[in-house]
Amino acid sequence: MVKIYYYKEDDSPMTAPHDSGEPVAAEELEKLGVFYKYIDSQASVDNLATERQYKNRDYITLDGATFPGGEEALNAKLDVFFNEHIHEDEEIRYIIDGTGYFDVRDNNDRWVRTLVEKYDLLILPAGIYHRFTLTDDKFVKALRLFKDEPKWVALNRIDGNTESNEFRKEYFASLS
Ligand code: KMT
Ligand code: NI
Repeated sequence: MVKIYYYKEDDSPMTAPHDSGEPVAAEELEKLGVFYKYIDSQASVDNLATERQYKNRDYITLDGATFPGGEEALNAKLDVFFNEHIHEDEEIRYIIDGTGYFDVRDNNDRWVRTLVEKYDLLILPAGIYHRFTLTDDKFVKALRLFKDEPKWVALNRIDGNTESNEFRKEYFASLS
């Protein structure tokens, strides 16, 4: 079951829960433009993809035991996913197996952490600051849906040019 809460900064690894003990309601995520749904059949996912005109998809498996290049390569990949960033596209992820954490910034720039598990679908709007990591189980298999051609460009906040991005501005304007 999905679990949503404010992230607590501490010295534990990114894959640790970082649970502040302060829950966040699903409606609060909605206000940030994040869509969450529990979907327990592949057919329903296919329907949603058709309805929303998601034309492309692929599968990603992040698993220390099978990742090409091994655990070290997986950790390098996780560091990339955990670097705070935005996209010019929605990020749509459906968890087929395993677990992971999606962190999104709220209106006050606090991290909201969502623990996703099997059958959880999460859609992050274009322009929202976010990051991803595995849990301590270090395993996830997910379906990635795309409206058009897969776009992989992540614009990292640390680079300092994200605030002037058109998609960021549009997202920011959509919050009220
Ligand atoms: C992303 O863009 O952050 C990812 O694809 C993370 C892995 S999907 C579970
Ligand atoms: Ni992303």
